[in-house]
Amino acid sequence: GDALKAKLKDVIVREGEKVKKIRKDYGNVIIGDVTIDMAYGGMRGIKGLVYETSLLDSEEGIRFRGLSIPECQERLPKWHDKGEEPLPEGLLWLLLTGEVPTSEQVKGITREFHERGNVPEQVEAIIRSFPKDMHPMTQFSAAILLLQPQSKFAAAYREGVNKSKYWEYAFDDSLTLLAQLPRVAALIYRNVFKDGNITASSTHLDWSGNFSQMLGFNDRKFHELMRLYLTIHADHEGGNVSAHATHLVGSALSDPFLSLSGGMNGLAGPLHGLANQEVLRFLKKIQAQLPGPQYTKEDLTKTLWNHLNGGQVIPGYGHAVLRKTDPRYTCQREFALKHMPHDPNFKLVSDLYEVTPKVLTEHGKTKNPFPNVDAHSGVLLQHYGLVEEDYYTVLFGVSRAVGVLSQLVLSRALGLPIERPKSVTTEWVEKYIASN
Ligand code: FAM
Repeated sequence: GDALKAKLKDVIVREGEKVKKIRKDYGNVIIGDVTIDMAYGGMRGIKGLVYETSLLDSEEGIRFRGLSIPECQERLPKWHDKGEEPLPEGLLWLLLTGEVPTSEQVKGITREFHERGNVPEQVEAIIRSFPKDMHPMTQFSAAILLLQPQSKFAAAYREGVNKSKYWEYAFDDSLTLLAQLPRVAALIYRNVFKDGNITASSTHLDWSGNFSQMLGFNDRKFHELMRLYLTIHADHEGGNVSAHATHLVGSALSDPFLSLSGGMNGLAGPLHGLANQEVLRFLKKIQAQLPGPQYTKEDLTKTLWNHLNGGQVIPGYGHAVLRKTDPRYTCQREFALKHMPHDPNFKLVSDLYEVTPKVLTEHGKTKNPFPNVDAHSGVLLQHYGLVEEDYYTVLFGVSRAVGVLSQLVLSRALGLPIERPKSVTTEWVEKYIASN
């Protein structure tokens, strides 16, 4: 982490100067209007937040510090330089510094995660005591709070640290938290779905490979899938619920543990991260309704309309910002075409890709009839034997921590203040309308 911290220090000085100048010279420039419908409608389209690590374009999808997913797959270091998918450790370097790291720099982060990866015994014991029927996301969010007593940020604040150093403690806590999340997450999986035994962390594997092995999956192809999975779910600009919640809680100078736990509670929502679990449940539901594997597109269309007419959303489709197919869907489709072209679940996902946009367009409500990241992730995990869909959002959460904690460090470094937008009442709105 020393090399990353040193690089980060340079970046922070440079970006800090730039932001200070922008705020001084252009602070009053207007970048958008706010309508009454935005105030009632979930602030869609309000540019009221600065978030450096990634930017989402409604047509082309996410860019991580300017790099598209294919560019990340091409330029971020891979496992021993001969793997197929990018290492999330490299994405962490990119999101924090804006620069593509070398293999050596990525290896340094992997080593740091190993050194910090042990979970306090007492925390493991409490996780093992959680009721088996407590949802894995509830356990995951609670487990993050159980790790909170380790926070160097909280301790430093208590000692009266100078605000110019906040980012260093947020950085330290974030490395510790990211290092410990795979073991905490794997322990939840092993405890709820298997026999509770968990393999020791292996220093010859990377963050994703080690996480996979602790889950109980040693298939090297699954390790590659997890590298892709943990990279593409890491960040999706700042306004999505998990990123925004983490950012908001952290703006009160709550430490990274408290902030991430808040973000995970948002991720656990069915309209957000829980959708990846809901997609699998949906696929199983329509498979049961279809007249067998030889179903026709018409059969599929009928089951979709039944679902919609039941007043439920089709999980895995639509998006608050995207208006085209999510590139996070496309890269998963490419992985499936390469590694599991004949998987029956993949066939159903592909057939849905042909049929669902038409149905949603005809249905006429959603602004984006195309698939998002969740429409594809579950069938890849199923193929390699990770079949427990109630666990899927925990995987999403481990990945999302990379993005939201990177921004949390940068927010502290830029001295971003406590977030406090103004709310109004309908009575205020009525008076405003009457006087304008
Ligand atoms: N199926 C049926 N109806 C849908 C729909 C879908 N997939 N997506 C949107 N709609 C409806 C939506 O419920 C709303 O109806 P009402 O006016 O009756 O409330 C209408 O279309 C307009 O919604 P929108 O403006 O197009 O979308 P929003 O910005 O309000 O919401 C989503 C965006 C993602 C919450 C919404 O598309 C949705 O519920 N999708 C299904 C759940 C899902 O896949 N979520 C995961 C999103 C993913 F990006 C993530 O966060 N992991």
